[in-house]
Amino acid sequence: MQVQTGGFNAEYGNVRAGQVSVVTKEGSRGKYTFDGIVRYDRPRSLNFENVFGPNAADKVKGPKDLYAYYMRPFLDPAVSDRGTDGGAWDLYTRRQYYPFDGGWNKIAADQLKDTDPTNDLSVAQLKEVFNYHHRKNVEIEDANYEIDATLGGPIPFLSKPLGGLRFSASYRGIQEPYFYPQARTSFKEDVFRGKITADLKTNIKLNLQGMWAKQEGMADYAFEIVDFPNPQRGGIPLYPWADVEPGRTSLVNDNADHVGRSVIFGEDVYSINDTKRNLLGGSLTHTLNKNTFYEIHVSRFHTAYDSYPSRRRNTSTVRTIGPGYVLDESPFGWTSNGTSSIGSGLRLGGHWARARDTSRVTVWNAKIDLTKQLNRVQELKTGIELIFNDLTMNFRSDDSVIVHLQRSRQRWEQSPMQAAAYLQNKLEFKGMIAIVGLRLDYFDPRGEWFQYSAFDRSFTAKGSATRADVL
Ligand SMILES: [Ca+2]
Repeated sequence: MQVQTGGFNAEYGNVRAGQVSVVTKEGSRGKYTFDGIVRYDRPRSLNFENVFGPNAADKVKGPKDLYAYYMRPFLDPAVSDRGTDGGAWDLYTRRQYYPFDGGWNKIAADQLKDTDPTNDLSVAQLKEVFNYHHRKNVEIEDANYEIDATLGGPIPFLSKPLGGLRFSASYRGIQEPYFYPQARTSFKEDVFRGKITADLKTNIKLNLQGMWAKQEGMADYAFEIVDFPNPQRGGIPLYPWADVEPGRTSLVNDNADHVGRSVIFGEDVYSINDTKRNLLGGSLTHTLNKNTFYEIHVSRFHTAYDSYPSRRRNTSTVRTIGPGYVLDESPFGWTSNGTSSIGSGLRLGGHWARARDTSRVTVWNAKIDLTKQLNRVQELKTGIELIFNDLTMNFRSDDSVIVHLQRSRQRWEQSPMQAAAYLQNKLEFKGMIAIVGLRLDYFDPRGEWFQYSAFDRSFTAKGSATRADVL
């Protein structure tokens, strides 16, 4: 592996900040090799396990513990009925917990004020509703593991007649449980790679390679359009106090309010997010003489992005409490209906899981490079490269609840291409190396630019019929 961060040779294009060249392993002709690494960590809590409760002996065991921030104001008899402002707690204790002013007594009194008799619940019944909506199993049951294995060697029977035909196959699998289990309880990744190598003649070497990869998890954002298309990673965030690294912190931060509470006690605030990738490619190296060789490389890389809400909520009645207070499977299942659990305010639906994505991206790449050692001090290298992109984009933010906010949607198909040619000379004198080169890059978006005037009527509400023609 080689990493370059600046001063690129003319042979490198399509680069902004750095170039990472990775040469993948090739099977051996004569022997079989295997190497593997397995890292396994048993299922274990990622949160709060060692935070102490009000008495040194009371360890708070996760967000469902009686002494947890989210639970104590609603369940501790000292404050739950008369409220956290009812006099039992001093200001400093109150500041440590979710506020519950007035307590269940106030909620029960308020329920009698409206004209609906079915919601007239006693304090005990209100607590029953609270416990029902906070019934999620928040324990982490998935192990955290990583498997990486590679097998390589000659292909039996075919190796001798087919130019020492050999292979290298590898698998890498990752499972990282989420901080709070969601509709998907872990981020998962599977990557398979295969490579076949043959020496067609003593001076011609052929490599065929393939890759298939799948990532599964929850989308990175609950409330916005997909602008980071891969699933969020699991495990403990590197920086829990800020969204420093995309995908590492969303499930942890900002969960202290009634909306964030539904990330802990629900499963469907985020969209499901799957990303599948596959690569097929081949390269041929032909050595013409001891000073000259060329390489041809062709590959196709395809990526499919899918984001969508996990499943719709089943709204049939599961349980009736008191005079006719009906409960369905909430808070589980996705719904854009904005309702809350009485008392705690736990969101049971609404602008959840807005990300939608069915984008498909295919990139074809073909290039040829020729290297010639002119003499002891000069090495000439030249090549051309063609890249074709096929972009079928369809991603949006979907929310039927807050209709007054503009819902953004990207749906377009484009097939831009680029081409490049370069020529460079590497000069070596007494340990000093200079590379002098020229590179030509060509970009063709192969699309049409917007045609509009500064005050185009198409941008008005009336002009909506012609807007599609303009854009
Ligand atoms: Ca009522």
